[in-house]
Order: sequence, then structure tokens, then C-alpha cells
Amino acid sequence: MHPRTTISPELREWILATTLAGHGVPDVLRLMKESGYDPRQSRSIVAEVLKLPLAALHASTDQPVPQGLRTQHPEAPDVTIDGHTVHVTLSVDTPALRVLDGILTDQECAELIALARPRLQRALTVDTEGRQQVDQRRTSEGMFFTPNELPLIGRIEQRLASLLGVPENHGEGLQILHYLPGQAYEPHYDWFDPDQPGYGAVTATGGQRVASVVMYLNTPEQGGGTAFPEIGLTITARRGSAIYFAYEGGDRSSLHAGLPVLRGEKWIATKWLRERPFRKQRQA
Ligand SMILES: O=C(O)CCC(=O)C(=O)O
Repeated sequence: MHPRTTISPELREWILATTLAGHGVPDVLRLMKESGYDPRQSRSIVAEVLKLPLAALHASTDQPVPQGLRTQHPEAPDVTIDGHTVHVTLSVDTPALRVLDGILTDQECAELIALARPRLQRALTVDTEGRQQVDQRRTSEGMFFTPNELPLIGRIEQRLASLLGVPENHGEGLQILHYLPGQAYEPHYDWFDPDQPGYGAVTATGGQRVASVVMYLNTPEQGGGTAFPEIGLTITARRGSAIYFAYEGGDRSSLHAGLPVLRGEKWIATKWLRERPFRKQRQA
């Protein structure tokens, strides 16, 4: 878990005094880094003390976050795309989050599971150098479809692109994850940390991730919801529904976790969206 940062009165006073003395935010962040503070933590501390949006602080670090396309947040109650109606049943402002019921039909869920099952492998995470690694924080099995690999995949990708107002080629390949009882995905961010050495490599194509869609392909018998510990929210995993959340500028409130499955199993399909094209546009 990532507990909320407590800011000592001395640090608060030092940040205020340093900026009042005419030093800019980059100086404050640099000095904090030299004193051993984690850069990401420093940015949230400085944002809180100076009452600045966190995104503004990214722009003031050594490695600017490139500004690209943003997703549109679907508006309640319903959005119809190509005859398929998605129901927006919960909306949160920070992070920008929506629960989307009926994003997939029961048949689409069943087909995705059947196609993925023979291709499952232990799911990996990306380490700080940008390399794929086996990680105790993520104990599920998974696989990736290549973009538009099958008509079903292409149809789902098009639906998401229309729903969120981003061209399809901003999406990474659809990932399927399978969790068994006890398996979980510990709290994490989906965006890449600009202060990690692998940032350049993982963002070289497509830039930063700006939003995620986690689609539930079945309803676990018990457990397996998706938790947002920073805002005290847990979404129930229900077949055919999804959570969409955006985190432009590295929104820390987007911290989330796949809770352990207690009984039964859990299948999800995840789509990550980039601020710039991640691959070539599909030919019509
Ligand atoms: O399993 C879940 O509910 C969340 C999955 C997730 O966080 C991810 O794939 O990034």
C-alpha cells in the first residue's frame, strides 16, 4: 500500500520560505532530490504545500511530460456506438473515472476467454529500466492480442476508440488477465514514472499512457474487485462491465489494485491508451 504522505511542519515551512525567497519549483524539487527525497513524492508534497495541480509540476521537472491527446470521459447515462449501448453507472471526478456497464456482450466475454485461455503465461510488469519482469505484486496469468488481430478484437478496439474520442492506434494491444483464488495485483499506477531510468524507452513509441479501461469478462464468486485506495473506492467485477480511468499528468489518485480473488476465478481485458499514436493507423 502507498500511505498518504505526511508533511512535517519544518518541510512545509522550508518549501514556503524557499519559494518566497524567489526560488522556482524546479529549484525546490532539485534541492529535495539532493537531500534524498524521492522525486515523485517531492512533487506531490510541493503540489500540496503550494496548492498547485500536480500536472503543473511535471512540466517543471528536468524531463517534461509531452503533451498529447487526452481521452474524453463518457457522460452519463448512456452512450450508443454503432448500435451498442454502454451505460455510465458511476462517475468520479478525481481521478476521472467511470463505471461502464454493458461495454461487452456475454458472448464477447466468452469468446475472449476462449481465445486467450490456450495462450496464457505468467503476467509480467515493467521494471524501472523499462524491461519486462516477473513480479510478486502481480501473480495472475495473461496474454496480449495484437491490435486488430481478429474481427472481434478490432470491433472492441473501435468501440473503445469511439467511446473515448481517441483514434484506435493510440491503444496498446488488448491484454487478457486470469486470476485464481489468492491471486491479485497490488496497488500500482498504470502511467510511467518520468523519474525512472526506463521512462524514455517505454514512452519512445506513443508517449505517456493517459487512460486505462479494465473490462470484466466474468463475475468472480467472491473477491476480485478493483480498489482505488486513495479515494476509498472499490468497483465490483461484473461480467460485461468496465472501469475507465484517466490519469493525465500522473494523477496519484489513480493508484489502483486488483483485489485477491477469494472464490472462483476472474478474467479481465485491459486496454491502455497513449497520448500519441502507438502504432500505424489501420487501413479502412
Ligand atoms: O485486476 C484488476 O482489477 C486491475 C488490473 C490492473 O490494475 C491492471 O491490469 O493494470
